Amino acid sequence: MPTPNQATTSSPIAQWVSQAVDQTPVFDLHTHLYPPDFGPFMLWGIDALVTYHYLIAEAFVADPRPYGDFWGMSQSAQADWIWKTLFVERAPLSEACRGVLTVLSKFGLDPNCTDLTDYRRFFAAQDPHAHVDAVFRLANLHTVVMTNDVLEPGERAIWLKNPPRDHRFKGVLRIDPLLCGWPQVGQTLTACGYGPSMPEVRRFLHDWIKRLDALYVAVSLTGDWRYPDDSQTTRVLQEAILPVAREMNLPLAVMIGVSRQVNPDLRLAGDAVGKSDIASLQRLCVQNPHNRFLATMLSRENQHELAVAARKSPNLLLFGCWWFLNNPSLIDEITRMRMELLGTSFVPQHSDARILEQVIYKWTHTRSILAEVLTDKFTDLEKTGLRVTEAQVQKTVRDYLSDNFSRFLQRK
Ligand code: FIX
Ligand code: ZN
Repeated sequence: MPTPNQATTSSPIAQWVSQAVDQTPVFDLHTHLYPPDFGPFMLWGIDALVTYHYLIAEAFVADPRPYGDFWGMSQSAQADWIWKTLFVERAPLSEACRGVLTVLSKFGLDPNCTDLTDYRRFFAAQDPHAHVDAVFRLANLHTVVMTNDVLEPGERAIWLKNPPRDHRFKGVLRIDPLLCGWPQVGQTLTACGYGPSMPEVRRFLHDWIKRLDALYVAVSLTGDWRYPDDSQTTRVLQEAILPVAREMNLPLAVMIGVSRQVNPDLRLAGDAVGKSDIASLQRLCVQNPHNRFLATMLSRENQHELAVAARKSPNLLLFGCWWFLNNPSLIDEITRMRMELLGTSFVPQHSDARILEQVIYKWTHTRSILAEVLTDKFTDLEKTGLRVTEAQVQKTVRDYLSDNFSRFLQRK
């Protein structure tokens, strides 16, 4: 039995943590994935992986060219250029590059090819439904949460056809335009059969939360978001979003800190990061105690204040190392800080995957960092003389990777 401050060298903690982290299936609470029945909305395969918007931005930095030349190319020609530029002519050191190589290796493919021919042949031979099964198995996921923008006509049209539902893909009502897109969104609402009034916004929310069987309502907000103020955003929140979320017992997920389209020529890759106002999030949670909030912020500089804010609001669940934070050095730093401030009461990660196979690398990479951090933290506990048990480690990992989120959804 170790005495206080005397760690044993034969501690099984590292093995317990590593096994639990690898073997615990994930509830991935924010992705942009779709199942095969959503047709072209399901993005998968090597050309989609290599033309991920993260890699588009990195390729333009490495080898600047006229934007129009790139956007005029076919997706396979774009992928060929990115592969040559980032993976052949240079060391693919970035996290997004390494991720593609992890995916290829996990499928048993040689990541050293100088072109995409063999990879294209492999993915072309996959049946989409069986491929989803294989990807969920390799990433060890049980459920992913989609991002459903039904104010977008293409997605709305699919939902109105009542597509078969794959139980592993849960719906979310994404409402950015409702909060940040007035007055234009009024016309969109009319096109959807709803008037541009608050009662009609509430009716839209009720109808589509039910149709999607949405787990939560989600919005991405820029760093200059303030609450409350005299803006239309605050009005829609207070008169529509928050009351309906309470009535339907759904959390509102706020993802704060994007700086939209700083380089429009990069299109989806053109967004950047801005600091956010923690006090506004704090007021949103404190002034709406009967609502529940999921929150993540994009700026590294906000993370400590955000973790402290989460200590003050039991109706707030912190999640993820979002987007530009989803890199090993920052996942390590942020997860350690959150464990030290919040214990087990947060969700360390979401994948934000846009292309199906990305969940393999995003979760493989995150799991190895989470295992390191958690091993350190449980070892620190053991040094106090606490008897750490394998069951305690397993429960903690289940909480982090799945149960914290599912319990938060079920709270009344
Ligand atoms: O707002 C969001 O859901 C962001 O995650 C996306 O807009 C972003 O492009 C992304 O995919 C980041 O990983
Ligand atoms: Zn996202």
